[in-house]
Amino acid sequence: MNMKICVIGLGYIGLPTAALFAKAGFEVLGVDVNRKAVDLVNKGEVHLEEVGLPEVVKEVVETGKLSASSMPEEADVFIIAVPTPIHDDHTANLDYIIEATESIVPYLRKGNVVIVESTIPPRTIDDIVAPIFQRLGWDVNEDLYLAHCPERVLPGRILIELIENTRIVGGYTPEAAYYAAEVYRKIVTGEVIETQAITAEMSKLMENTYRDVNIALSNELTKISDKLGVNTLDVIKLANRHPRVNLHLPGPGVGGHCLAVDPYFIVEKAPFESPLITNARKINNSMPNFVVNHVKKIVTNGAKIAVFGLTYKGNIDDVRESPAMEIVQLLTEEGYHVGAYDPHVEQEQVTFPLSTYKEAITNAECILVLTDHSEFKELDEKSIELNMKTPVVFDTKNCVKVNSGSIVYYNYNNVFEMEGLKREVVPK
Ligand code: SAJ
Repeated sequence: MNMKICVIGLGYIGLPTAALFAKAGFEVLGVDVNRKAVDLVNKGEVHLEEVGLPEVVKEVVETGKLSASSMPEEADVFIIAVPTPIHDDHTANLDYIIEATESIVPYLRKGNVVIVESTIPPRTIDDIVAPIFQRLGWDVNEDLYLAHCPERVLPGRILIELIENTRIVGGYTPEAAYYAAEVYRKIVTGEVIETQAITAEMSKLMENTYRDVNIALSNELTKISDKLGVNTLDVIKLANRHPRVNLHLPGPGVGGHCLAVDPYFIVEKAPFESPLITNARKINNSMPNFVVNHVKKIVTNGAKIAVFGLTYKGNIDDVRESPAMEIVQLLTEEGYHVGAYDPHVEQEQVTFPLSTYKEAITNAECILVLTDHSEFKELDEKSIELNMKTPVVFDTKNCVKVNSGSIVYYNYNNVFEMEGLKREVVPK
């Protein structure tokens, strides 16, 4: 219980990880280059939205188990949880990983466990991280236990999934896998599986790639169904009644810093061997255009569109890689006036003005729903009928329940109706 843990990076993964180890009784130092994040944590506050996190951070800072700093300190375990963004050419930007690795070297002691949690391209531990330690005088086979333990938690459920999910711990050596796994076994109730670093890197990337390719299949089905007059969502629901089929849901595109990024890490390392993954990315990236082309079928340019939802998915505050950003830009370029409304987003997160609900719908000719926030499930229909110029809803997430017969409702079940193609409804 006297193990000290130093977590580098106090973001969506690092801060909850630090807080949970602290809650389990370990002494934890969180390190971040962002002064604001450090100051807030030291006050027992948080700089990001995640269910349950403010309460845990407050508690562990008060008990003195968690503190934050801009500099690492000597510890038994170092956990690196910094971002791995992509360059414009879709190759991984490993600058933060390299900086974080170099930053801990002066504080290392023989026998330390060093774990990289950040998502990294295959071979990064072997080809990039281990050589940094070697170059700086550390024998990674003898003196340190170096491992990759990818985070696999879903935003909105991070505190639960950090504890309950199975963890994959890939060691640079078998001993490193063992000692790193022992660290997680202190707080994880799920299984902790030991493997090689390269296998852990690849399995993490394949989890998100599987999801991205699956969503691409449903997005492609949406386009096919639009052409053929088929109800996409009904097809998915019915196909999924087969015990071995699990089609994901189509939408306005795939966002976030994981699904929209990770597949490129594989493509970068094996471009000729990965045409399916490459095409899936292209299909998902084409959805903002698909959405805007359909808006053009129902509303002429110059009109006002109320865009509902800017985050990359529902009930979170994260706009990274969100398809809504591109859709707002495309609509504006097409000459539409956009009233953008998102109850989870602050003005400084976006480059265009945000509207309130009322401002967004007033005089709008279409509500375009891009995110399935709970707030959008039931819309105030009276106010839609009163304030909109024409009460039309285009719901790309199939999340709105429309009751009033005077509101025209489109989702991916009936986008083909935008071209006047009607189908007889067969009674169930
Ligand atoms: N989406 C669809 N259709 C679906 C499901 C999702 O269009 O059926 C879209 C969402 O709207 C969103 C994007 O995909 O734009 C990604 O959302 P997500 O909920 O699939 O995943 P993330 O990015 O929030 O988190 C994923 C998770 N990975 C998997 O479920 C395999 C999470 O467990 C990972 O830890 C996380 O990536 C990560 O950090 O890698």
